Amino acid sequence: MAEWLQKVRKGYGKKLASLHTWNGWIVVVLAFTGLILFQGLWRGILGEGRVVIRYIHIVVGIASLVPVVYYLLLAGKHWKQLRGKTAQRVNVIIVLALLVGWLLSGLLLWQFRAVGPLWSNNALVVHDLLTWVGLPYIIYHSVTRLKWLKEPHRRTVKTGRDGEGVTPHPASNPAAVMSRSSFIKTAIGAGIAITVGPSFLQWLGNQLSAGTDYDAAVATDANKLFPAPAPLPASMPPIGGGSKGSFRIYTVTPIPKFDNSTFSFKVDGLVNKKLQWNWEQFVALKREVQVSDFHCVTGWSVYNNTWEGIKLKDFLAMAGVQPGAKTVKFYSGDGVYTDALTLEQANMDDILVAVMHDGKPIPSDLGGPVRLVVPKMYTYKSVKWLNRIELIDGDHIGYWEQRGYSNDAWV
Ligand SMILES: Nc1nc2c(c(=O)[nH]1)N[C@H]1C(S)=C(S)[C@@H](COP(=O)(O)O)O[C@H]1N2
Ligand SMILES: [Mo]
Repeated sequence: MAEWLQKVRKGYGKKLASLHTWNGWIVVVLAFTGLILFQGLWRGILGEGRVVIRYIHIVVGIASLVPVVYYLLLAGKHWKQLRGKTAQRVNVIIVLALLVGWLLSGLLLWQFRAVGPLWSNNALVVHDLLTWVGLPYIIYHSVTRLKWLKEPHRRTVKTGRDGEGVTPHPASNPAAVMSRSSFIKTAIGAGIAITVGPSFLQWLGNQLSAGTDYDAAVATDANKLFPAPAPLPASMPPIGGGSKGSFRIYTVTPIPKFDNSTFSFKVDGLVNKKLQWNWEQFVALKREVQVSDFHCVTGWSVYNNTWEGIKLKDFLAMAGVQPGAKTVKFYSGDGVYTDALTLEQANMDDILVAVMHDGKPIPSDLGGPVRLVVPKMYTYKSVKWLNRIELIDGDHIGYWEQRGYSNDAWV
């Protein structure tokens, strides 16, 4: 055997134990940071902190390779030791498979740019699925192995043999219908299932169906704007054939809502004519229909969206851009989110100020009544609740760009 390997295996028992502890802590950190990243709620609360959390998640995730490799060096010996202990062998394989699966899918998500949307979409599904299945498994595994849960006769084994001063715990009687410990284990398992189950099923439903969450969002639309926009023939039925995939609802503020008295849309800054519309005027503007894919940098996409709206380029032409203007800045009606395009980018033919998706008004959750759609760029550029377009002479760094996203958002 190679000398270095012998060195690695020296003090094997202790090493294995500390490896287990280290690995446990790594999983705790990854679970915490990962759940925060997954939970939309934290986006607004954390803001900039979210980028730090993401960084920690990636670094610790990559670092988790160390205990895996280290374990593999010890694995041969450990495996022999586990001869006949099938449950423990299965556990080792499950945990290893989880770690390697998380690591590989995580690397693809981290390198989303290099691998492209299709790979990162699938990586995200795998990463999420492993989490839904693996995290409850690991929590169960950790909780049920706590000392106080061990069978009472196992706990007392050191104090003396049964009948010699130590009265066996009644529940340790193998004839009992269900021992204390397996009762507690079942209760813990049920507790985890009840806590995690509903969100897991919802996630699963979203993966399997196309856009049901969109229908739910339409049903709970908080906006009250009349008249509703009437879809063009190309929108109803949607020429894209209906979108594939589901949107994750992202916001950095509570979801804003609008009615006819609070809605307004304006174009101002370095323009020849400042423009402003109320809702009745805005729905009367000439709209176009177009189909595009929607890619978020966090790895999910929605394909074949049929959007209906006014071309951004038409707004620029209506207002008349002054020669000094360099940047087009977009404001969200949430009062916080902004983003920007160069004037040249803003003149691309496929950028829409959208009011409808697949023939229906865009619901409040998904940025309605009006959202920007920039098909060629990652969708942090697609500002939700868009209510103002300003032409400026300087640069503007958008909300997520200030917090670490690349200003270059080309897909
Ligand atoms: N006002 C506002 N616009 C926004 C965001 C946001 O948080 N607030 N998130 C952006 C990001 S990162 C993405 S991926 C898309 C998500 O759109 P959805 O919530 O409709 O799925 O909106 C973009 N526009
Ligand atoms: Mo995003």
